[in-house]
Amino acid sequence: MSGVEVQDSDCLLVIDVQNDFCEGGSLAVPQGDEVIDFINTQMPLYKHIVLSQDWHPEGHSSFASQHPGQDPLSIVNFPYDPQTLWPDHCVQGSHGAEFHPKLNTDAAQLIVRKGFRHQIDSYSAFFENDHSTSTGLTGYLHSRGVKRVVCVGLATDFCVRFSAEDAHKAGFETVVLTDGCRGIDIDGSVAAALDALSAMGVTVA
Ligand code: VGL
Ligand code: ZN
Repeated sequence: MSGVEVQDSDCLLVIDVQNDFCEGGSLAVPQGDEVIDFINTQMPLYKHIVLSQDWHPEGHSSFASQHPGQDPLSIVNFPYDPQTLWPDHCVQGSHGAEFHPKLNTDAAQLIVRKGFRHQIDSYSAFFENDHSTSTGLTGYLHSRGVKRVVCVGLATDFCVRFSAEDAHKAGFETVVLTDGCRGIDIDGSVAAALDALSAMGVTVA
């Protein structure tokens, strides 16, 4: 069912399974909680497990609340790229920023935090949205001998998509396990994300 035969040089990258992206959270991904059991059962198969955690300061520039007159999901121009605005979410130290209590975090060796610079959002666990500020994850995975990155988590069309793209660009074989992902889905953005990933050579399983 998982679609990949797991090897010692694989890393399971678990993206943003945090309270704010799950039921009752401020940026709840529809059916987001459904990924948790799947991810927990995948974990024992992997020697390398990394979790990412969206980790914004209060008043982060990606929050619609900081842009008078703008609603969540509207798009504004940032110095780097057009940026979608979001409800306040994953504020450092808040309950919403914590991992979902059912996620087995004990199995992970590394937690990568991202989006902690006020002016830059970060969907990818590798590079922030300016495409040049690194989280250090590429170097970590290379130095641990990881060859393939298997992505699961939330949300398919944002943080999973950008993380998988960056993993592929960094030279890792890259897989997205759709059983372990759910998306926000703005105007077909989940299908668009999976198509774009397949087209660039990421395995969507
Ligand atoms: C995410 C929007 C804003 C995600 C994070 O985890 O997909 N989406 N911040
Ligand atoms: Zn965020």
